[in-house]
Amino acid sequence: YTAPGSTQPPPEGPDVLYFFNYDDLQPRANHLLRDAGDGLRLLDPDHDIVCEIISGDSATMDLLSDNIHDPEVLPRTLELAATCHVPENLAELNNMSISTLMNALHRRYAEQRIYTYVGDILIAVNPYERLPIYTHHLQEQYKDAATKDLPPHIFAVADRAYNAMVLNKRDQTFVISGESGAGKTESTKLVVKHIVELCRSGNTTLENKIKMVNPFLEAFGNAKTVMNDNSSRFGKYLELKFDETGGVLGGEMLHYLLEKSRVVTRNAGEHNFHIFYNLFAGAQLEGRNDHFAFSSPNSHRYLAGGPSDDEILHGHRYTTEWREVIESMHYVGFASADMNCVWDLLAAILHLGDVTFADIGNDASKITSSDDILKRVARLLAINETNLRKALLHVVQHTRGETIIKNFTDEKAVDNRDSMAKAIYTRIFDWVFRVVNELLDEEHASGAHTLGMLDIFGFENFKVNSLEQLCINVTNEQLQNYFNRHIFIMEQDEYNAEGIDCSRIDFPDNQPTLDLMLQKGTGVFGICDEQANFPKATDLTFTQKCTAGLSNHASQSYKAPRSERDLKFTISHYAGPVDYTTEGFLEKNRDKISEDVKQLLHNSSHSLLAAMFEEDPSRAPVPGTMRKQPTVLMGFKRSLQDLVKRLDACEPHFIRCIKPNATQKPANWDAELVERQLTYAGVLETIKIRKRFKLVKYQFYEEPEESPQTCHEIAESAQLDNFQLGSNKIFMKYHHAEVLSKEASKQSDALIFVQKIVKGFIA
Ligand code: AOV
Ligand code: MG
Repeated sequence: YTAPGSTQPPPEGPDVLYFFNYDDLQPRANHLLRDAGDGLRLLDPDHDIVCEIISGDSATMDLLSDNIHDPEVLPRTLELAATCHVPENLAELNNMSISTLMNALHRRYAEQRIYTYVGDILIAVNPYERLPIYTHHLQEQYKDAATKDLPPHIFAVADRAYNAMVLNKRDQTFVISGESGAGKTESTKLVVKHIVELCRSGNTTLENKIKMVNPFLEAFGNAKTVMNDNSSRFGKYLELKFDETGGVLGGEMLHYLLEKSRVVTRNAGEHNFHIFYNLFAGAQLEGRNDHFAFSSPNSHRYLAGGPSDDEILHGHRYTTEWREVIESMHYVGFASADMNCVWDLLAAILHLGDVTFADIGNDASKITSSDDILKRVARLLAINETNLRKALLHVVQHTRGETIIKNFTDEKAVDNRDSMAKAIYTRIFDWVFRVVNELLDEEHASGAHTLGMLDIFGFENFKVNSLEQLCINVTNEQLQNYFNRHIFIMEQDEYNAEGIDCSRIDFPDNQPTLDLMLQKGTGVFGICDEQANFPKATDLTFTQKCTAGLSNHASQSYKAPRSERDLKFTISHYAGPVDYTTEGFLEKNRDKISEDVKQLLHNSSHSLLAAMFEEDPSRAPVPGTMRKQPTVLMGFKRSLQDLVKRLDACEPHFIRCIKPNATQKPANWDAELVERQLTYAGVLETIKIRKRFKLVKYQFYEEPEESPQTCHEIAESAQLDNFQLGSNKIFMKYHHAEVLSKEASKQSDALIFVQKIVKGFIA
């Protein structure tokens, strides 16, 4: 940077961190400071450098601020700005405060350095633009990154995990978190990309297949929401199996809770799953509109309110995606016949949505849409039209030897139609995963070790939040809990086990909130399950039961609705409070589709569809044992427990994605938004718990070897009595940690951290 009007080129200088002792600095501080708006700048003419104060204790900072207004100082320093480089591992900064952390991340972001370490956690700020930092050349450089001095990168984290797996022979997992749109899915793909690069073992087909599953999984499972144009509407856990030497043997992919309601309805401004638009573009491209009986996308109820017809049919995007979907499915090994069947099913779903009903009294209804629509649905699903009509209007019940035909009111008929559409879509999605798993693990090889990659749906807070958001947010809550357990509880337990009474770091513990949701029988989920199994229960009785049972919950995270007739409650999640609208909770949790519809689809002459609706014996209630119908939440809770179990068996590598703005645009820093994310994620506390006591004995610029000898010197210097040095650990008395803490803060309080920014300045 140069002063306005200056003809001098900007000065250059090495990125060096200077540490000044307060006593040295104070006499000169009077002349040299100015307020640069976002921090203090220091000019030191004697040394011909310009520095930035990064951090000091508050008394020092106050003193420095006072001097800013000295009229003698200002003329010399005015108009001088500077660039600044902060360390790449923020855990190295002492005296860390939220503003220091924010400052550091903002500056790095402004220079497109989106990756930063905090200890061994990687912070990734979403750049919202393609950066040239993922090239093959860079991937080569980041091999064995630990032995090189390279800037923080997601490739380095992937490399560390891969090497740890091969060398330490332990299962590893990447836990990638962040709110919706923060960059989890993109980060997961980059991790996969680099892992595949690292394990190039000769089985290139398998390696490429692993990379190729993404285009079509995203087409089926992602959609535009108000928070993210490509939002994952399901969670996935990819587990890759490796042999002893690190060659990949196969992969398994689990998926969690697809947001199937999106097929039939969405909040304003949101789209259906990408694949529907892709299919339209594809049909247009391949001249198959007649086959699917397609006219215009927006004429279908299930697609209305999404992208315009012109965008879908003539835009570049959906056609390109269609080609990618076809190509990637072929590559991974899907059969053309199966794929064609799936396209028929998707088209049928769209036509099904256009079937309409009217009340005809006596709690019955009739179909008002044209017969053509019904014919199309029947043809595309390869089912009998008459039976379809029946299954849309009533259900046949067999009770106590009697057969009763139960008609649907028009409202019920609509629900039944939508349930059928959602069920077909969900079973397509499940089938896609089943096939992927077969194709990625053809040999059923038993691997020596695994690498897991978790990419879930991020924390969400929309205008209207329903059961889907509750499950999404509880998943995130569970993941934050896992993070807390690893970073805080386990580390503190280790201190305790070693007899060290480390003053406990306060971190925002969300276990009580998790209990509020999940505690057996009496949590929100338990109440919802109990009510879902009680025929007379309604969304209102469910809400009232929650309020009665949970208003005084220890977590204090449950807030009752204003009126007891409101279908609402508020949960204070770790990432902020969310208002849930409980309307429809019970129906969604029951998730029943009529037996007639199931049977109808099972009788399809599309063998694929018939197989999708094969009764899964594991889902059916066992006669005479459990009377309860399995619910969505029961299944969800089970898969959450399974996930935690898997994660617990691994060594985790944490990647925290940060969303820099809500506009999804590059170079746009919303400080408030970022600060909120850093705070609730406990990033600052992470730094505190990784505190080192180096300062007690050494100067800042010294990097003593991490050895027993160094520990000994530090302990001696703090005049600890009766400590014992083991081979890996130092055993101290309970009060020793406190002595060390005090000693270390005495040293660091006397310091101002100053960072050199430019060499030479304009006097
Ligand atoms: P998410 O997975 O965390 O949200 P994504 O990974 O889908 O978020 O990221 C959202 C968008 O941000 C992407 O579509 C990209 O445009 C952009 N983006 C993210 N990371 C990068 C990167 N490293 N480089 C360039 N662009 C990036 V959600 O699935 O909604 O919770 O449910
Ligand atoms: Mg995602």
